[in-house]
Amino acid sequence: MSGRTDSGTRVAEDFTATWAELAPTGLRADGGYDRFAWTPADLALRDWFRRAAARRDLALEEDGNGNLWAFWHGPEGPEGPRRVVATGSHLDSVPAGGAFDGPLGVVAGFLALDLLRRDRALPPGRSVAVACFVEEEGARFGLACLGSRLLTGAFQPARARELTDADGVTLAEAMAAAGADPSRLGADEARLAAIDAYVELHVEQGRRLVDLGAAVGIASGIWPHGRWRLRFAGEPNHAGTARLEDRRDPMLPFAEAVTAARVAAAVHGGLATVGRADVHPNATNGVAASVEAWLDARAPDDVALGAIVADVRARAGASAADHGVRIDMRQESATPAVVFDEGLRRRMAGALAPLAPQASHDAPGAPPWGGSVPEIATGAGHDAGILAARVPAGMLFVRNPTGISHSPAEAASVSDCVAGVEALARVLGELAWGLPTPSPGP
Ligand code: HGY
Ligand code: MN
Ligand code: MN
Repeated sequence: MSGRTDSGTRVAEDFTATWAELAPTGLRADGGYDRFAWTPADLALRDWFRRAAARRDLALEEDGNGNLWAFWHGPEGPEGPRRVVATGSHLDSVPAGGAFDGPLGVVAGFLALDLLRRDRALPPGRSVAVACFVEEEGARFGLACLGSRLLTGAFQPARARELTDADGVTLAEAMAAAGADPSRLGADEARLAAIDAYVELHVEQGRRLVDLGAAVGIASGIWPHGRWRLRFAGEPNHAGTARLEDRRDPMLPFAEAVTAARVAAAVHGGLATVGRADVHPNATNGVAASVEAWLDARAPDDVALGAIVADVRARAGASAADHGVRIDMRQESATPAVVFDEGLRRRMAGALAPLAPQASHDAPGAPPWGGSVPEIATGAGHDAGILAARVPAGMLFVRNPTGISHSPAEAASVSDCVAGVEALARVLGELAWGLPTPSPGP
């Protein structure tokens, strides 16, 4: 016997069935997922979202940025003054990404609403929404959290429309081809003003909850992080005849940048890697003409992050000078440090106190107010981190036994996913019924 309650058994069955609906979409032979914004896989997932909302009689909205919203409205329905408690995440992936990064939060959002709706009706003036944000990974158009940045006014629509993918297709063209109107891109102040809280559930992209022995954790904050594009321009030549002293090989400063990232991260207590590079013309028997590469750097604070990037810039620049290679390094994506709303974290911890195994009460990650489940920071960016600049936002993490993410090895057990759904339902319930709503009209 799993020791699971009847409700937990029902959630497990619903989770397993819902997960199976998503599993084939964008699946690669290596078990990873390619689910890039506005591509056929993404459109299939958007249709899944619409069906999931329709089967629950949730009111579907698509904002001007392509973000999807499924609403459970209180007694007035979609009319009248309403205050929104929202949850959700994203459905897009990195190349060969894991199954859980994003979709777990969207599926958990729907299942948490199912749990709440089984025996409760919302109070007047209250709505609860499940959201799905576009292009969170930035895997196609290069900017992470594009949908939530546009929604919150953190990125300008005109620049967004011109973002291009590897084939030179602009965001505007991709949206139009999918039947979405790119002229509607932009901040949605009315939508933001109605949101009392946004809580995102996400698979943990590390091992903290494994080490703490907890199925669920609360996010304290997100490290500052960013992406830099490096271009190295050299001179193509024959690999077997060009003298070494005559070469202007861009691979050499590129290689220096890669090792400098790792050394600087260790020196400054952060994380940095170059995980993507395009070599031109990519000839086995040629000295390369150029290399374009992307640095991803993250650190506990801005000083350490700046030091990492400065070290990479210095060492790659010196090597480029030594080898007669031109270098251009510019930031493509910047995300400042996020500290999630303390009042919301306190409410989340209180709502989860009954769930927490005693052992985790003195978990090293517990918040100063002696919360129930561990609090952990992360270096991973999330839509909640972008929304936190405009609305009270928080996150729940679900244990990932491998601790690996952005990889087919990313994992979460059904049992822990059920724990996550139940935790999310408790938190949403605490907010939906606990936060004030406009008093009904005369
Ligand atoms: O890359 C990140 O931090 C996140 O997975 N988008
Ligand atoms: Mn991710
Ligand atoms: Mn994610």
